[in-house]
Amino acid sequence: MSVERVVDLVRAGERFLVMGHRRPDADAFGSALGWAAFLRAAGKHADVYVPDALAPSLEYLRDAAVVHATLPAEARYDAAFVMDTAARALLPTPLPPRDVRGPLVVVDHHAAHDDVGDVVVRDVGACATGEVVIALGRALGVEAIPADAARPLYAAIVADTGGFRYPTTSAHTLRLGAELLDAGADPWEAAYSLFEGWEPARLRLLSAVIDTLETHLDGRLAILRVTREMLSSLGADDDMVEGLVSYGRALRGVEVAALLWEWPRAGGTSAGGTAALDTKVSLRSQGRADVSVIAVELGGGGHRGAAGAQVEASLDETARLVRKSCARLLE
Ligand SMILES: [Mn+2]
Repeated sequence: MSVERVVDLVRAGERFLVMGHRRPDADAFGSALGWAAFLRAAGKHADVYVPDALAPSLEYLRDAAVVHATLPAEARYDAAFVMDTAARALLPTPLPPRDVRGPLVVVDHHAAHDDVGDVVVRDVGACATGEVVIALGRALGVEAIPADAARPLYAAIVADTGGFRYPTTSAHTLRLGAELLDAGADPWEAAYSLFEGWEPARLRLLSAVIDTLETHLDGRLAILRVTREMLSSLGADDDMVEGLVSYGRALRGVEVAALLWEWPRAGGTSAGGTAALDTKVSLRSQGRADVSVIAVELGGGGHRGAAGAQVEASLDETARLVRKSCARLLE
């Protein structure tokens, strides 16, 4: 059992590295902070490593631990944990080499995934990786949720359940929520930080994104778009795009919402010398359709209700691919 392998690794080691996936969201970052707190409660040393800029909505969690953007040259670890990661392409970069980090342990809850990780603890029934972290902590013998873990793990669970609303929310999820409040989490701090507190540019971006709304397949597919030109003219950035796809799903009759978002290709330039653009696709389901099927067809992955991909094609071409794939799915 992989849980026992993790317990053995932790018992046998002293120093651990804890990370989230690339451009960590609340579940990845909250789970990393939470797991580091559990490791410390078990008497171990844990360093949290996030090489990317942190999304502004997650800054409120930063005081839970020292967050390293780079690691000291002499750092060595007995194992490295990467939270909420289903794909090799989503590992943080730079990833410390194996002689620095030790074996790579993936802690996750995604149904669609690569074979990344030397040890994998994946519970596809968990509402968030944060829930898997609490189970691992208990397997380690830490029964009470450490105070430093409460706010980050509450953020992880609130974010991935859309505020305890998605069908992944179970009675167990709500009991964990109650335990996290008892341990010191603050529900309004989390809700306001994760879902509100918008900058003016983000509200302007939402308005522009809603203007791009198209529906297809008798109103069952909604497509929203974000161009680089929209972002720059509104003073908005990519972090502000996260989550806007749900406004497509809010429209009555929509079963699948897709947000297509121009994304600079890594190291890519076109013939004219301008940056080559890929299209990122965020997908959300109203409940019946499994949008991870569309994401996998486009080369990505995710969950039944929320999935995504990055496609080497223009917005228009990607929209065509999404329509085709969605038509097959909804048949
Ligand atoms: Mn997650």
